[in-house]
Amino acid sequence: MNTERPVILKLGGSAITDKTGELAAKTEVINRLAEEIKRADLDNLIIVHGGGSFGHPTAAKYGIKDGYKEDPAQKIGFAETHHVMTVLNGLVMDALIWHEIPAVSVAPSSCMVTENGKVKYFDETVFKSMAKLVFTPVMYGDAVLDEKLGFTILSGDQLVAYLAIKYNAKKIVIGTDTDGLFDSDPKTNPNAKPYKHLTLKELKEIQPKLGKATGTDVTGGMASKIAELIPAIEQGTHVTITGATKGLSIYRALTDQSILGTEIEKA
Ligand code: IP8
Repeated sequence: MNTERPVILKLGGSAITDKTGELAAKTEVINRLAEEIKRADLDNLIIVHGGGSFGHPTAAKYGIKDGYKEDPAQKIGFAETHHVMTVLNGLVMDALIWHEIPAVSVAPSSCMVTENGKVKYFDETVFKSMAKLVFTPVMYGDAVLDEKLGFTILSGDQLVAYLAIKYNAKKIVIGTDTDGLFDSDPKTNPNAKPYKHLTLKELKEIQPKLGKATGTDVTGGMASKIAELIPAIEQGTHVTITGATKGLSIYRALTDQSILGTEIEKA
């Protein structure tokens, strides 16, 4: 039985897909990440992944995040958004299981309901039993039913913060397509300065200025993603943000080694 506090790993959509394309998975990156996760060999790991060029373009096309507007086409859009997320999730699951990680997919749309975009209900029976038996649950940003809006998009980042608070996570590791947070976009500005360490107070000061998303992103760019994580940091969870597209950063972050990236602490 596993009673350890979990480590929560988010595989960002920008790391595992090409956000300038549509339904464009970076299978080599996904495979390398599975290798790193296997090597870290954690019993208490929860994985969450983002939507990238799978969930976001479909969700944007049908206005899923803003809720049901009595347009029957949106119902197809809801179904399609969830479906393309299961396709991306299948690729992630393939890689994890091929690397002999006992990963089991848990669809948020089947166990969570939001109210105005925030998780209101979570039937955790299956999820908790899985973690106890040392399976690695894998969730993802998803199209979910919403008590006020009819439906909406639940981001992977909100999921990460929600699970971290609920299960008193030891730490959160966010794998993205840049080596942490920068004072400007490192993809367009070679002089962008990395933030190596931030307290919650410092994070709140820089958060509104953090970059916009590349490609379509219905849940927003880095500024919105960080805003979702703040409640977990307020609760005292340590957050590491690092690059997931190359090197061994995810392995190193999972095993508490120093990384190229940003470490965030409450104080
Ligand atoms: O990429 C949203 O998750 P995120 C997923 O973590 C969908 O914001 C379905 C757009």
